[in-house]
Amino acid sequence: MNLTLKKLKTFFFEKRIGFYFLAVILYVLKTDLAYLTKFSLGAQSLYQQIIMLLNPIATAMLLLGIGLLFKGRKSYYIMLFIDFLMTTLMFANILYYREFSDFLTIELVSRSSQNSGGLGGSIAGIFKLTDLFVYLDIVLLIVLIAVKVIKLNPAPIGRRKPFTYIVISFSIFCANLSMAYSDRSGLLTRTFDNNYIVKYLGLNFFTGYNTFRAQETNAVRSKANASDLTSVTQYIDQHRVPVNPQYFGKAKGKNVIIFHLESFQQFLIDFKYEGKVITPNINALFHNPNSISFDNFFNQIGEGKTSDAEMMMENSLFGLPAGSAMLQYGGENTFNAAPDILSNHNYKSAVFHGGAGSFWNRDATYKSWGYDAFMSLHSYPNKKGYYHEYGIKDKIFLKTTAPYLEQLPQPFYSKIITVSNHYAFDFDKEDLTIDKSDTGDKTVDGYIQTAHYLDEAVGEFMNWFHSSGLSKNTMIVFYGDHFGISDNHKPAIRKLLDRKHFGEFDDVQFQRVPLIVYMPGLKGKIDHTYGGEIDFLPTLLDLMGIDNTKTLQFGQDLLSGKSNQVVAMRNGNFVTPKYTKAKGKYYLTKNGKHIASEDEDANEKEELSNLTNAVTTQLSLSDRVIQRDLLRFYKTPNLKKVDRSKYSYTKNATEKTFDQFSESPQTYENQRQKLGIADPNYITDAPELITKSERPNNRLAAVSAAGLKPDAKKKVVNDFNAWFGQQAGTNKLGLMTFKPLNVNDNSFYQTSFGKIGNNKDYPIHPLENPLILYHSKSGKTGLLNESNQNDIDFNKPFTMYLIADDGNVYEANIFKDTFPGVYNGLATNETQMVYYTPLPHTSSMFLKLHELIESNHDKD
Ligand code: GP9
Ligand code: MN
Repeated sequence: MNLTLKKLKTFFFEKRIGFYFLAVILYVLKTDLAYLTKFSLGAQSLYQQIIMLLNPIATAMLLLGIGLLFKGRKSYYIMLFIDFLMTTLMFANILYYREFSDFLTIELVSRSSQNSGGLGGSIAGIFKLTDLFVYLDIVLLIVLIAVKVIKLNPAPIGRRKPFTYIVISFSIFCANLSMAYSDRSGLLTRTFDNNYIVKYLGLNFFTGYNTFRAQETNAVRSKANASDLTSVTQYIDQHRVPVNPQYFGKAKGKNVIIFHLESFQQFLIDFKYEGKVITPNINALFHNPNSISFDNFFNQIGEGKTSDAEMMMENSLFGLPAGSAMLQYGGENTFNAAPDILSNHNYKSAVFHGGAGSFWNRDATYKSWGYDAFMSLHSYPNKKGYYHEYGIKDKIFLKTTAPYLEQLPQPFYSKIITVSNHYAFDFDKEDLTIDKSDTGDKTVDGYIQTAHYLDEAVGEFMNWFHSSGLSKNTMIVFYGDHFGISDNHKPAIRKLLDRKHFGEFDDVQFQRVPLIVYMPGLKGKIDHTYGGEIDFLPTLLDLMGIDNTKTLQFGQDLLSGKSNQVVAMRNGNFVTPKYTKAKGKYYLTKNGKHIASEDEDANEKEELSNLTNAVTTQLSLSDRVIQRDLLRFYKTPNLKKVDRSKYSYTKNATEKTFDQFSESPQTYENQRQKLGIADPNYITDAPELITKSERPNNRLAAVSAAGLKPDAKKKVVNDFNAWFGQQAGTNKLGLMTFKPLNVNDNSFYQTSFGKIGNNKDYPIHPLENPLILYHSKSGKTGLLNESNQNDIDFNKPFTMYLIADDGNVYEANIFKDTFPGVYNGLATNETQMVYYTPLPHTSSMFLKLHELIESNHDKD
């Protein structure tokens, strides 16, 4: 034993190779300690943790190994110096990360040295004494050398050895890389998040890799010049379409909410699985008479997935052929994005996302797009169970977000990015309220459940949106960013959709995602125009009444009626109303008939090759704009590079921004208070936010009244009303059955769980007309026999209740002016939706109804 110790001591303290290994081991250990205590790299599985802890080995061996190439004592000094450099890199990152949750890049460092004070100033304030621990091992090594415990051994180590270690460290790196890829394919091309590169491959690697890539992009950028724009502007000018006077400016001056529905495909709209509607709330929005809804709208994303969708939707520029444009160019390029354009029209802007701000480089990109605020993960409460996979669960996220919308000075432009309906669709069981489909494919079966969860979350949000009254002044746009089910799941898709065939052609058609533009008062329609995410921005600007003739956008206004309707897919496929190109083959869009090349006549051949060319031209010109940063040369009024230093999205800065915002008399919150509208109650059934007994599994356990005989049903209603009337009387409130005048539309009975009313497709039916609980002008209280709307004091909030045959009591909060139709007692175009949400099963009303149904069942 003693002998081995001695041998070890000799090796580490007296041999140069030993010293090298000692330095490597110490460096790896302290890096691991820093990973665990100073960064939050989000290693989720044991496997990820192992990769994370092993990843410093390869670069430490390689870089410290450089020291071995030198002779004598110098070799030691160089190793120490390299160690010092790597450590300082880590130290600087620890400080930077604390503030920005991201890592330093050469670009950042050089930029901040140009405008002094930037980084240095903000970093100095966040230093903690414990950060210095990273230098401890170096100090220790130096001391051991000074006191001669470590003896510098000048003896040569042979030529081969250093190279052997370099080769070994390369092999370790390859092993590291393949482990990383087995867990995260596409890591280096798609990148996702700088945190991911560090988590899988280490800080040293990240710095080197990032520098290398930045240098590549800088080379292209610096070679570019204004003349590169000529062909781009020619293309854009040729493809501009006129606005539609019928829609132009219809949403002028309105608040805008862009509602990003993660992985939400068009096929879900109206889709039923075994008779059950999966997404009733989004269906209702799609069909709402105040919605312009597109049913031939496609996602056009590439490897950048969500980030590509965002780039297209808000810039009308495509993502790149590989990787993510937001990641590679978001922090550097000049853009002319929606928030920036609207800022010239007095709009304030904010984006809300319950995931890490560094993902897809959003933190940097949103500054370039001119977003005033970006509220990301660090600004949301994140208690146990709130977070799943990529972010805060939608129901919790939306409930937290809602009050912040009211704090934005109006008019505002905002974006809400949901996340729960994300691959692999294995959501927490307690959040799921419908059964799986049974295709046997985990991804597909889970998708139905998480899509349903997202839909419920949307329902809760819409309930709040209407009851707060914000809806009166706001246009809200829902869109699905991309597919949830990839073509790797064809057999399961066939089962799910009950189709015999699902091939390449069908997969391209499957790329449809909903685009719903909803605004109370808007003359809605279902629009069959073919288009895609690239076309959204010009469409939006048309509705906003903003001149769009001097911008550089690759899409076309879908409302113009004159768009080309050629939908380019990022891989060169396309869809038009007539043709579809899928995996290089042509089909007829209307029936999927394959057009064999020998069958093509001369005209068709030409048409198809023109289309292929048009698509490649559009894509490659857009790539040119991004890769060469051409918008910096584009001269147009109001376009100047956004001054990114104006914005900060750190947790503290975000708090400050909202504090400032909320002082403006223009916020909806301040206006609502003036209007006397009470703080709207955001009702959710998120299991994480309500007590166990209120959880949705209880909701499913409600005793249904559907099977009751008509007499028994009547008795339930009468007894319930009498009981409720008594409660109302004690509280000095009136209660009456409310017969909506002229409101025959089912949507009047919208609930957060599906339309109710006559529509047999939906599972919930009211046992009678809604009850209305109100402050009476004449001072009558208790259950009143006849409905007299003139007696309602509309200056005070009132509530509607539905007792439904599914055994639940549904509640909707109504405020003055929220529903002018209700207010006037007449159906108007704006009396569209009353959103009911089920009461918790601990509520006395639910329990009473439950009791009555049960006892009347007995009598059957
Ligand atoms: C993460 C989320 C997911 O923040 O937006 O992005 P995706 O994986 O869909 O591209
Ligand atoms: Mn996405």
